Amino acid sequence: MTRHCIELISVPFDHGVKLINGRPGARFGPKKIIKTFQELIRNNPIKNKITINFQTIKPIECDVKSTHKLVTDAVRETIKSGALPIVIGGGHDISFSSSKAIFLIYKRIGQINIDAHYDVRPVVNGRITSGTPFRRLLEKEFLLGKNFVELGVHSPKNLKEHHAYIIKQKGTLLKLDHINKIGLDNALSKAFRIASKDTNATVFDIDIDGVQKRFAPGCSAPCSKGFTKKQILKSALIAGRDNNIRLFNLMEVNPLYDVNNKTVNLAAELLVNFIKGTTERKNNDH
Ligand SMILES: [Mn+2]
Repeated sequence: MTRHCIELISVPFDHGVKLINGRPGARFGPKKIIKTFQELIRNNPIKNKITINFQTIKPIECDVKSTHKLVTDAVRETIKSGALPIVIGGGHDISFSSSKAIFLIYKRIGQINIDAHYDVRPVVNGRITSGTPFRRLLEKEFLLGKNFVELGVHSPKNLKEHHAYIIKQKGTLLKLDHINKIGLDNALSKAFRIASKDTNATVFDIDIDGVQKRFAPGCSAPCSKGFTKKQILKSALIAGRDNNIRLFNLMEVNPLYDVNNKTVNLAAELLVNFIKGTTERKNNDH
């Protein structure tokens, strides 16, 4: 059996955030997260169980499409090499490109997104913003609505038409109030079941703005509501354990607005938890 291998792919690119008039700065996220992650795992026993490789994409300035292509290629190569990719953004638009790679390899994919927002805005005048990734995946039929689950949506900024769009696509929305009512474990197992039904691989996304502002102030669009720190850490661990998850996208950490590094620290802990989960997979071929 080949050794369990994780590839951490940094994408320091936030042009898609600028295009939606968000607060730029997520391009500084990956470097800080990786630095903290390396400190965290220095003495962690998971280091003995796995190989962790690092690579950084060199974005094409102000060119979302070309940068996305680099990400798609990197994720495809990673999977071909037998490693499990984790993509660290950057703006959430990047998730389109990494999930696309999963589609190209596995053909039928599911997608789970933890986020305050729907991120199904249409591309207008060719502007691929950080609000568009899941609309693009659905429109290109890389992802079918029936295998798409959004968790934790609550922001009043979400438009009714985006809600209606997801319902029309037969996507599943598990809103924050509902998750807290049925419990996180139940909500996650429901999400994993829907995303993995008749699919060969599932992508797990965390937009850090799905976490309450007091735990994650450093993001492009913070909200006072959201997941707690405990909930999001547990989600990453459970996602790591799921055999069908073939990609983890960790997006929108913006160090420029961080307070005492807490968002960066949380992001690094999310990586550790997800990776720890992968070491507990029963059939560990990823
Ligand atoms: Mn998002």
